Amino acid sequence: MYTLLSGLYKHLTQHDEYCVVILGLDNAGKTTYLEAAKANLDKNYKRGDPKRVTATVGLNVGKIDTAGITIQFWDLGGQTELQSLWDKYYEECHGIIYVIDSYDRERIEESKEAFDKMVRNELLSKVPLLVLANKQDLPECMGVREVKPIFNQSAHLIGSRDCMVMPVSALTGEGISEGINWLIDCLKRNSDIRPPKSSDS
Ligand code: G3D
Repeated sequence: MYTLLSGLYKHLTQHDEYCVVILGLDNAGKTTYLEAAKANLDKNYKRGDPKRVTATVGLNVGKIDTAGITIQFWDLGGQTELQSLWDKYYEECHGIIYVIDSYDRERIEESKEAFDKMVRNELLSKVPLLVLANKQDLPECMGVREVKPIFNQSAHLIGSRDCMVMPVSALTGEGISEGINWLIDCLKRNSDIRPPKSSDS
């Protein structure tokens, strides 16, 4: 009886947990995005002033319970010297969110180079990839129509993994839920290849 009840309790309280790494150059908007994702998807989360978010220097973590699963986000620093740490997280992650500053035309090539280095890594070969053209609220920014062809040049590196480029504004929240919902479908579909962990709710 005890075993039956404890099995039922576990079934009710345990969630599948997926780890998602948020990458991109410094100033792309990773930390602002994580805050916006928490505010959009976690009903109990109270978002502070998005303009007062401090840039990712080391690692920010965040957990969201949504769509019957738990997502553990790791938001990693994007400065050149910190990019060498990105691959330490590849083996354990289930999905990648790559954030682009669509307003910064001067650094788009640098962002593409960091992206290429990331997708070339064998440890990520089957991992779903959500590419976010961030800062769409700024009038002079590059739209998805401009950003997509740049990153599509890496189609041979991306291969057959799930990959989507989406417009987003971490500041206003536009496009946040759509992106996360797309990623959740991919994570679940990919769970034979990268099985989730269990977490207590
Ligand atoms: P990072 O974590 O990738 O380093 P941050 O980047 O989240 O710290 O954001 C860097 C700057 O970009 C911040 O401005 C932040 O407010 C701004 N930002 C992030 N997302 C958006 C967006 O969608 N639209 C606009 N307009 N700005 C955004 P500051 O002024 O604090 O440097």
